[in-house]
Amino acid sequence: MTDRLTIAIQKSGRLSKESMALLNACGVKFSVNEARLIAHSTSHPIDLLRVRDDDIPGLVMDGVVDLGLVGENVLEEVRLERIATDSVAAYQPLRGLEFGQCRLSLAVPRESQYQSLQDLDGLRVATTYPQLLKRYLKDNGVNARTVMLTGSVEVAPRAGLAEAICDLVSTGATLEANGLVEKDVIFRSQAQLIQRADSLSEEKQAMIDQLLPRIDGVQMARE
Ligand code: PRT
Ligand code: ZN
Repeated sequence: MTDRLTIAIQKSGRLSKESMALLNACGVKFSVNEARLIAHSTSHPIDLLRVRDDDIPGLVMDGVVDLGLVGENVLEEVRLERIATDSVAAYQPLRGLEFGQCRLSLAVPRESQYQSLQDLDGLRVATTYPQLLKRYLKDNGVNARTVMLTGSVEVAPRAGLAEAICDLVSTGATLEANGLVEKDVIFRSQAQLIQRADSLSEEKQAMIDQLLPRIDGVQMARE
């Protein structure tokens, strides 16, 4: 049996198209069946595992897949969560991928009296990234409560669930549309290629070592 390299990518979402395009540009060809979790490469002994982005860091950290393409925001959130629960949290960062750029920011309603971070003391902040938010609040000595929401974070203040939010921003249009103003950037993110921490077979590692300069070449050509 050939030792196939497994790569986890986001099934459908903001990173999917560019993740596939990058692999294609590196000469790794796939034909994807939308209904299937796994896509076999037609050019290399490589399998793509198409999953929710939230599952990618854990799959790599647990050594279930060899490589993963994921947003640094999700990667760092999962890493902190795993450290907090004494789970394996190690991985090897390989390359920043220069797509999926965004920032995780604190935002408050336009009419808020907010002037500095300290004003959040005693207030509630809604977020999908409680670990990143808690670390930032702790580092800055602010005592705010985090309210965990997996979606619709931007409506939390209007719904009376929180006084502020901590959410991903790219253009800022969503904040604007919801009457929110961005105040502090707490984390900057892009997609990253990561590898499991333990060592791989020679064949698999050779494939990765061949892939990396191709990625560098693709990125250079885009600049
Ligand atoms: O289903 P699955 O769990 O895989 O997908 P998902 O819905 O959790 O993630 P998805 O596809 O929305 O985002 C995947 C990754 O893309 C994120 O984890 C980030 O690393 C990255 N990314 C880049 C973004 C954005 N830009 C972004 N703008 N993720 C989310 N957004 C949101 C933002 O929060 C806002 O609600 O998009 C909305 C529009 O943003 P504005 O500022 O342009 O209005
Ligand atoms: Zn997700």
